[in-house]
Amino acid sequence: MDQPVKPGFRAGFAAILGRPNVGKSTLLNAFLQRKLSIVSAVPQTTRHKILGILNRDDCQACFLDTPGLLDAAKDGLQHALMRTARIASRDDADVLLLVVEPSLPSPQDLEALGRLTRGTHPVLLVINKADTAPDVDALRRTAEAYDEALKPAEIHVISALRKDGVEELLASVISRLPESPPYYETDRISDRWERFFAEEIIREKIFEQYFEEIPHACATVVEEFSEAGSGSRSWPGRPGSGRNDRVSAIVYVERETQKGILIGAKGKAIRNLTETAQKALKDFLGRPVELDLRVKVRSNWRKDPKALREFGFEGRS
Ligand SMILES: Nc1nc2c(ncn2[C@@H]2O[C@H](COP(=O)(O)OP(=O)(O)OP(=O)(O)O)[C@@H](O)[C@H]2O)c(=O)[nH]1
Ligand SMILES: [Mg+2]
Repeated sequence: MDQPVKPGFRAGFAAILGRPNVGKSTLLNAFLQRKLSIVSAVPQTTRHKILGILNRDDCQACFLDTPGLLDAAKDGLQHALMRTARIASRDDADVLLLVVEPSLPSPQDLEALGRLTRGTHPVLLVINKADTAPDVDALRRTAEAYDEALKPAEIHVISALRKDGVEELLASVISRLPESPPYYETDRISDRWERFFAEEIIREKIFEQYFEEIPHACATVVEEFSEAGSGSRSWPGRPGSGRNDRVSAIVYVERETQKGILIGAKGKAIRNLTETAQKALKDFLGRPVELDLRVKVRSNWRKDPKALREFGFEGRS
């Protein structure tokens, strides 16, 4: 990158890893002080590696949010998610943030997390959701159990939701990044285009509005993203043209019955989904947007390598 770099400028990558639902995406958003990665109360919300870029005068810290680590993958989608998490832990990072909850780890937890973090990268153990811990003693016991088994370089006790301890953790991450010029232009907040975030935001609203197997059976694909000028090859934060974006997306489900649930009686559910997703998209993009959603069945797409590739997953490794 052809820009003068200040002496002492640091830049690098920190991968955020851990079990499903421990608050990895919430932590990414807390670091960036904006909502970039989707969050839900349902495990296995994050499906892709998402890079969030924090730009400051003295550094560029690139955080990789990853899918939650499972013990065993049940289908092609889960295989792809685990592969994504493994690759993020091995290749991309200068620092690993291993996020856990305040409860005591099981032997399987220690085994799985140990396998993921063994290697040359320094590991910072992050005990998140400290606000839910019954008392300080419980946190201390959890910290000791992880410390003994995984020997992390540091242990941080935080609440990503309340932003307690996040500043200190951030300072520690930055201090461990190498001196380097920035990897990305310094007005970028992600390596993903707006099209990707549109797909993610629709999926987040599906997680909020539908229950049981429905959210996991859905994949979202933006077919058209028209914005005068830059369109889908814009990244978040870029000013728009002043005209409304039009986003046309398909929600793929695995079976006809799921399609019926998604659409709802007289189309009420899909109208509701379109409305809430459109509002969230507008908030994210900072400009008006018209969203059109259609539902299609793609039989058992989570087990279909071709569909997984089409939907942006790499398939089984
Ligand atoms: N009480 C409390 N809840 C939190 C905290 N951090 C995250 N949560 C909640 O935990 C749930 C899961 O958060 P996510 O950030 O989606 O978790 P994740 O690890 O990215 O989950 P996956 O993408 O499914 O692996 C959400 O309901 C969050 O609001 C915290 O510090 N305290
Ligand atoms: Mg997540």
